[in-house]
Amino acid sequence: MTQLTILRYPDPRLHTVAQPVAAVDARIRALVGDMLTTMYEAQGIGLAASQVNVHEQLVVIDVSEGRDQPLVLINPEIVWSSPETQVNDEGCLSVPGVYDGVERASAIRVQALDLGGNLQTHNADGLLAVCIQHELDHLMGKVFVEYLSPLKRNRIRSKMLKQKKDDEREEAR
Ligand code: GNR
Ligand code: NI
Repeated sequence: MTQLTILRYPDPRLHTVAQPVAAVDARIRALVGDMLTTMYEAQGIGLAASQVNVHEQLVVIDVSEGRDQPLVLINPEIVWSSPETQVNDEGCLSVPGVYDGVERASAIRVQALDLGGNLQTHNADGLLAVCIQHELDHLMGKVFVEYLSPLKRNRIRSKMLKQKKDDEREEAR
């Protein structure tokens, strides 16, 4: 199991649109293992392949308290969204230290292949619904800060670029 590098906003590669996974094979199973390792190590509740610079439609999620209920979604598709919406504070491993409110559907139904290549249907609400919508946005090249005002987004961009410079200076020492 390898720890993968998570791209940080405003890295332009985060805006790449992911392609469908062609076959759920050994390569995908190995990638899922590495993505789970990376997500748990970073203490995230989800990770999209886009965030580790793999532009295929693959996400891992675990919203359980015990961090022992991984969910793998391959070629996911939201087939129903509730008309009711809810604003929740969101964060992102690609935008560390930033949390802000995003309005999304309160409940969704998603279809996706599992690791066995079988089509599954999941009904989700609460944090799981938020997380699935956040991850599917990543696959479409969208980061949650794009829902915020241009002013907030520009402040976040500056903060991230400064953090990157500081990190690089730290590494050089
Ligand atoms: O770890 C994460 N927490 C989180 C909290 C609220 C809404 C969405 C998320 S997803 C995020 C991990 C991540 O960046 N996934 O892409
Ligand atoms: Ni994210």
